[in-house]
Amino acid sequence: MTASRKLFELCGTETERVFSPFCWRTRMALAHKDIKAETIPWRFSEKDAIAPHQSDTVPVFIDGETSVADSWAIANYLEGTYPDRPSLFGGEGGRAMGAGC
Ligand SMILES: N[C@@H](CCC(=O)N[C@@H](CS)C(=O)NCC(=O)O)C(=O)O
Repeated sequence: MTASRKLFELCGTETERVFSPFCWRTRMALAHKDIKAETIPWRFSEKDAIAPHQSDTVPVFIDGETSVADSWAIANYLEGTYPDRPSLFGGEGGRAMGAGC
C-alpha cells in the first residue's frame, strides 16, 4: 500500500526534478528497503505545507498517521519500523558510522 506513504521533496520550477541531497538520502533508503512512497514536490516558499509535521525543511516522510522529518531520523524510523526489509546499517556499528552525517 503506497497511497499512505508520502515524501515531501525539494523541487524548483520543474516538479519532477527534485534536487536536494538530503531528500535523495531518503529516496535511496526507501529504494534499499523497497518501500514505495508518493513524492510531494515542495518549494522553499511552501513552509505551511510541512509546518503541521513540525518541520521547516525537507525531507518529510509521511507513513500513515506518522510523520518524520530529517533524513537521519527518517533512516532510523525506517530501520526500526521495517526490520524485515534489507538493513540500512547492517547493525549498530554501521548505524554509529552514519550518526552525525
Ligand atoms: N538535517 C536535515 C537537513 C534538511 C535540509 O536542510 N533541507 C533543505 C533542502 S536541501 C531545506 O529543506 N531547506 C529549506 C530552507 O532552508 O528553507 C536533513 O538531514 O534532512
